[in-house]
Amino acid sequence: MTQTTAGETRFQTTIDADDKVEPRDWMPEGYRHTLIRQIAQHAHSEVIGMQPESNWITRAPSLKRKAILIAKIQDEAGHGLYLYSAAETLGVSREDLVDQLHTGRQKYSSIFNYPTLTWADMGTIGWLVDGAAIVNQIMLQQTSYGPYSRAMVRNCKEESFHQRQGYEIMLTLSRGSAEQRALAQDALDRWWWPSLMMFGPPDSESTHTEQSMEWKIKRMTNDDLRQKFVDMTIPQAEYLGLTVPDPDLVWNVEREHYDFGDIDWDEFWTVIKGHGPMNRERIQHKVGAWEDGEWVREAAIAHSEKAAARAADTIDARGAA
Ligand code: FAQ
Repeated sequence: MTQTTAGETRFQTTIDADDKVEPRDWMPEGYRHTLIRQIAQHAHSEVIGMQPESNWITRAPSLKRKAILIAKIQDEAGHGLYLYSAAETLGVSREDLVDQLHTGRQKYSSIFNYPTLTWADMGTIGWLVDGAAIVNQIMLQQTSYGPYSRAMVRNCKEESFHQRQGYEIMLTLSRGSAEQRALAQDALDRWWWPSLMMFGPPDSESTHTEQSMEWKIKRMTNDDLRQKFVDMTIPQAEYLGLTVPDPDLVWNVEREHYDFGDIDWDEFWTVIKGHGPMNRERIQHKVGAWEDGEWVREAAIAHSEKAAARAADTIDARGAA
């Protein structure tokens, strides 16, 4: 038996047993590449995802709301960091991944290419966008790659706080004045369909789902996750007294799921090809922040080199004594 074949057998046994593949283990190149693509895209989404919400930090309606929003946005940065670290265990550098984002060779979630026009958008992002992210990430806690799966456990705990803070904003608005209720409804109208698009194209058009399910990177398909999200969210919208902007939405007694209307997939593909309402601004802002932060990275490297040189001097001095 060649070494590669032994590695392949071990890999398949791990997958079949629902055990975790770890960085030191042999893995097929396609598995490694798929993970790098997905984890990097996920990390980029967390980082770019800070922009729509940071737009409202200075305009949050109270000190409490401002503090909560800042804490949430900081969490998203942290999620990006866990995910870049998980990707680095696969043999890529964070710098390379960031460069691929900045030059349009890697993607980030379509949802972050929409503008945040009112305060109600902060509620809707927490409720729907974090809600959709949780549905996806609960599934990813069971993914077959150990570092990705473990990063998801902490992500999900924090996303659950994010979802609740968003829903609480929506509850306050929908129980408020007529003007506040109108803001909440308008935000739901604008974010509903893009939130459903977050789960990716229909299974029939998904390039990676079949192989990713075989490798247990994905544990549910795009359409099944989307259905789960709709079923979970409609009662929440009803409790708020808001109307989901879908005339075809109806509970299907036989399927025991909601049927919902057609998603505008042309809009989805337009957005992920870089032509959504905010694509250009998001990347420009990200690249600008990276360039502005260069002196911080240089200072951190200079500091670590000096600290290492000091440590080496101390060891030499002890050796000489
Ligand atoms: N946007 O074959 P599939 C968050 C691309 S985190 C852009 O089905 P796959 C937290 C896909 O890359 C949100 N592109 O792909 C937060 C592929 O293109 P490629 C991010 C998309 O990977 C909240 C092509 O379409 N979460 O929100 C999208 O098997 C609030 C064909 O698609 C994750 O990334 C899309 N929506 O399934 C932060 C979760 N969908 O690469 C701040 C991890 C698909 O061949 C504020 N990712 N594409 O050129 C996943 O679970 C999967 O990657 C899917 C897509 C399910 C997103």
